[in-house]
Amino acid sequence: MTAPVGDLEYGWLARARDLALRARGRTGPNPMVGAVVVRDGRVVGEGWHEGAGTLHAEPVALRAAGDAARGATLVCTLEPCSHHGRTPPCAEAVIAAGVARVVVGCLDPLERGRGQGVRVLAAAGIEVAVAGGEEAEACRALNAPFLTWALTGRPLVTLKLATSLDGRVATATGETRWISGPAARALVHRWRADSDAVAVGIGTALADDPMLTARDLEGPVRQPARVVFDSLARLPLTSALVRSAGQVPLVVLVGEAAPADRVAALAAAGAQVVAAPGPGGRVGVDAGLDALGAREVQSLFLEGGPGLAAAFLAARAVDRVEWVVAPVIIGGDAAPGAVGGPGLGPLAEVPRLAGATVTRVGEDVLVSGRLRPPPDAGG
Ligand code: AOF
Ligand code: ZN
Repeated sequence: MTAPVGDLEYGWLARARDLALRARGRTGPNPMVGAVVVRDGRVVGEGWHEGAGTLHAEPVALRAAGDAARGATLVCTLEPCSHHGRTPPCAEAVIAAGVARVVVGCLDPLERGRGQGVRVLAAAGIEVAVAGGEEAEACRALNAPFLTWALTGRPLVTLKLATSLDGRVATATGETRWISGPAARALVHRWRADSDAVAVGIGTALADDPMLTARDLEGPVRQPARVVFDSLARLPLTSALVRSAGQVPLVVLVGEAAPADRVAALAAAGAQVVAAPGPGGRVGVDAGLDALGAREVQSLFLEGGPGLAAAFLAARAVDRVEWVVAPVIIGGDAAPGAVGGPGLGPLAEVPRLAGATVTRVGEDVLVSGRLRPPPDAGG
């Protein structure tokens, strides 16, 4: 259905990606999008999306190009939209501007339930080319959380673990603080700030009384919502999480067996208590992810502990792993490992990271990888 993308156009796509990144961290729940208008081999207009409620990248670039857009090529990182959302459809603006050709970095899964931007453009006589290969992958990587959410209704899940060399997250006496070093801890705050929500299990919430905010970062920081998987609504009203619920959103996901008075007390204290029923009256991973997806949480950062990690891994619900290994050896039969529960199956079936990379972070080592491929965006 679509024309091939030329080598020079791949270069302009890379430029459009750079433009998109100028609004990094500010566009949610919208994707980061960049666009370039090219005429006679020259860039005559550039634009990017600044955030929900503002103009999309394509009309910004077209406006910058003005009359030069007539007969030009529009290169954009994401399929132009065909729907009336917070802003009017870009496809109409592209047609009205008299653009001759549109190059698309990747398709928008949300467009499938709409008129489909590329189809609207093609129907208007505009030549449409959809990228492939590495550049297409880079355009998808730019918005991995958005695309996962758009395709599945659930957030992209990153599991973070910080262990000793021998895989333990606490000593036998229960000390948990500062296994990893300051550089790794700073990185955690960056990851939090880059996520829509950060989650812990109730065990960790009770043991550590964490705040789960993103702190000590340069530049403006968007605080992630804090999420607690709490089957029986045991989160204390005196916890740091509940006491700060007025400033930073707190979502408590509970099971069917959660006592009504506890649920009411948490809600009265400002938490959003959401039923996410799982097996045995407990809170469930799948229902939890659905509930968060329904609240437009596109990226979820799991911060422990061993029970939550086990539940998510057993449910095969983890997309990415960020594993910090500190050069210390804790030892002790009673010192908990990073992943609890009954284990993740026979060795042939246990989760295995794909494309794992290793990075030095201060004195620590970071192992990063994928546990499942990105959902297929299709064509
Ligand atoms: C953006 N920026 O540059 C493009 C988007 O509510 P609206 O009107 O802002 O529409 C948001 C949707 O539009 C978004 O989820 C995506 O499907 C599509 N394309 N969005 O925010 C852009 N091109
Ligand atoms: Zn649009």
